[in-house]
Amino acid sequence: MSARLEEAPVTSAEDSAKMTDGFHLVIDALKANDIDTIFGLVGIPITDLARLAQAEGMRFIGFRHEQHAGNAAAIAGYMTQKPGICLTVSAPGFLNGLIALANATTNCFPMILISGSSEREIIDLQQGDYEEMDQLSVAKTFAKAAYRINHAEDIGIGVARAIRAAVSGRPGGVYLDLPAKLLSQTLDVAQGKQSIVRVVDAAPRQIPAPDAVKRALDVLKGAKRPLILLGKGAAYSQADAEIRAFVEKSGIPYLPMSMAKGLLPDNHAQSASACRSFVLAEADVVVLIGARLNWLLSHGKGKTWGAPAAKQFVQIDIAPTEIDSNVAIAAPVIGDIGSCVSALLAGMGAGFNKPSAEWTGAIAERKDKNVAKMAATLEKNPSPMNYHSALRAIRDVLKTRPDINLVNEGANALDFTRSIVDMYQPRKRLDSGTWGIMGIGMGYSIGAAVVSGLPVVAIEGDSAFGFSGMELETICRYQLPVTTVIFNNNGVYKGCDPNLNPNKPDIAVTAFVKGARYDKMIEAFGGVGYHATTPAELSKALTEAIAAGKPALINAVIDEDAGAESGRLTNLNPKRTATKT
Ligand code: ADP
Ligand code: TPW
Repeated sequence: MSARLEEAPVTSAEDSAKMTDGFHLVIDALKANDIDTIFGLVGIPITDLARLAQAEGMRFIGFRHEQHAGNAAAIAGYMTQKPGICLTVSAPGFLNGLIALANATTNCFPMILISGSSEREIIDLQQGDYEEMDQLSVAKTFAKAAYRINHAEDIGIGVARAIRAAVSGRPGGVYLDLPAKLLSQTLDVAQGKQSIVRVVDAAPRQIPAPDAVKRALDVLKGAKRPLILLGKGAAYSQADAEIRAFVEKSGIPYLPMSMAKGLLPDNHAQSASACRSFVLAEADVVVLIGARLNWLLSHGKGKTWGAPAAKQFVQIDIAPTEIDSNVAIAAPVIGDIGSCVSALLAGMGAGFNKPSAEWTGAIAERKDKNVAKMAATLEKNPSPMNYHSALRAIRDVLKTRPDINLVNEGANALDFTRSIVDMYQPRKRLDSGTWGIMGIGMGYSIGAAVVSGLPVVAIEGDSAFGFSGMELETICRYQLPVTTVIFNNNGVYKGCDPNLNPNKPDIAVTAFVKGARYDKMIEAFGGVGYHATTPAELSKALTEAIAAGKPALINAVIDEDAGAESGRLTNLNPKRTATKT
């Protein structure tokens, strides 16, 4: 090589072949950690990053709104224990994705929101850049961790840090800020290669202390009416065999929280789901496995939990600060669920006394009674359909396909589906979760279909569907096997509320266009639409759609007077006390 060439600027053809840049290093860092899919929406400054991801063999699933890309990433993280990646543009794109990041953190799902950002110098002096925002500061409030990478040589370590933060300990959402300038920074190829970090043991096992295990077993041995409560942390942990062994060896009745349904099949003899209120009130020792005593469990106190003096909790969780968050915990067991449950199993030994026949008998009796009552309700065939008759049809079809992912949101559509449609496999029920959020429907459906390769059925209230409806185009574009069933009752909760203003200038606050044909929406993108007004039509449409494995939407017309305001949460609505001020 001539001296002249050696001194040439880095932009010469030969030398640039030895250089890499921020774009390549981000993709290299993700790929080095077995991340193969990005959910996102392109624009300045990350369009080329998405292009490169595709060129380098990753999957880029492009959405119509970042919230849904973020939700897809979050649910992918929940299902696989690998952080789901969402890629967005700066300020508005970032903010659209942020709700999904916050929701992921709230639900303990591992995801990384990667957003491009504008010029730091301009942002910090608030000089008005294109899509200007101090994204890192904003993200900190909503994320488990938030980082910015400023130099190309730090991309490897920055991505590694984000991955570890997302999946270790209590999983959550991590924000990673990539300034536009970083992406075009160059680095010597060899140096770049060296800077990539493959994370070793990203979510290390955490073995519980032996004295904590002994304490828990002592509490359990003293129980007369024990109960196990399985939460979505238990489902996430993928300790399916250990959990099943613990439940079965102990003989203790159990209740699954919504997303833990199917961790053990819902028709398991020890499931106490059909008499939930009875067991929560009557149990004297409750073993919480990956479930928080938040609003979904009435904070562990009050009428739901019966006489407080008689109640003791054993709590298995990876997050020590979760313990005593709402009520005193008699025996905390801190560690990962697989290790904790294995330690309990080992400590139980051969002579563990199963619960008394008095307790299990009382449960069985109530279960039988409630199941029979529910069966009678489900068999009715009112016209128009109601939640029960429609869900009977859906339940019977889904029973034949336990591998199907079930996405579910709405108020009544959520509550009734949870109690009527049994799950038989772990991590198949994906729903509104800890926040009771609307808008996860199509994002979760796309994420679940992409990472599992298996069909998805999304059961959606008509209001709930509206939050993510435009993603039907995404579903059709990628030809995903997603069947969306809309429980169409013309409004939020119900469709028949009156406007209380005697002059009725507008339609009621909860009401939508009557008789909307959501099935026509999917036809606009080449999907198959069905209009079902009877359980038989619904059953036929669902069977056909699942068998086809193509995008489909079933507009299931139900009685607009069916259901209740806020579903099972009516009690959380503040009451108007004054009639007039
Ligand atoms: P649910 O809504 O089903 O009741 P939550 O989301 O409230 O469940 O609770 C999940 C809990 O599981 C969280 O407190 C979280 O820290 C815990 N968790 C998540 N993953 C693990 C794990 N691998 N090992 C132990 N605990 C875990
Ligand atoms: C992001 C408040 C809770 S449930 C619901 C809303 C708007 C919709 C209920 O009607 P739907 O279901 O879906 O038709 P059904 O079966 O009862 O008729 N914004 C967000 N999250 C929530 N939870 C709301 C609003 C809400």
